[in-house]
Amino acid sequence: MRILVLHGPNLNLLGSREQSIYGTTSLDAIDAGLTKLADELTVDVDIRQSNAEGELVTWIQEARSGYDGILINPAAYTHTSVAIRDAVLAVALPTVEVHLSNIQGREAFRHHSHVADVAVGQVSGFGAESYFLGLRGLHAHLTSSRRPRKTSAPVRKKRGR
Ligand code: CA2
Repeated sequence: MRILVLHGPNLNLLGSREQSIYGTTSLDAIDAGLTKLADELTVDVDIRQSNAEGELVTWIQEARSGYDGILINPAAYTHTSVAIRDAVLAVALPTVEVHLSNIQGREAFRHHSHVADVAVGQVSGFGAESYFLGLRGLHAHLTSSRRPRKTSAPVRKKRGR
């Protein structure tokens, strides 16, 4: 199982500023935690960060070959990017959206996500833990959707006279 992890704009600054909102954990520390969890789940993760919307769109498109799912924090593009939403729809890979902060508890402009309704699910408000919960959720989703169907014939009830 191979998962593409994408961090959106400004997340490279994590841990250095706005610690009261986004915490003190650096992006490198989150990536290390994701890599460790991925090892435990026997999942391969490819982790990237970009400040450019187009680059994120290209990476999502390219995930069509070689990846089973996407874990993404689109950051501010969550609330603005129809292009990222369209790319997620186009690749049709199970996608989980994560946020460090609880976007529903913040300014009104952060309440709407262009990605949420095309994602398998969203995890928001648990700081760095949102990423780990998101990876576990995506892994569980992919594992259950891969399970082979039962092939045995259905049991039929005898009709009474
Ligand atoms: O809570 C989240 O994870 C967000 O996706 C973070 C975005 C914000 O625009 C979303 O509404 C919610 C912002 C990421 C910026 O990260 C910074 C980190 C340190 C210093 C400055 C910005």
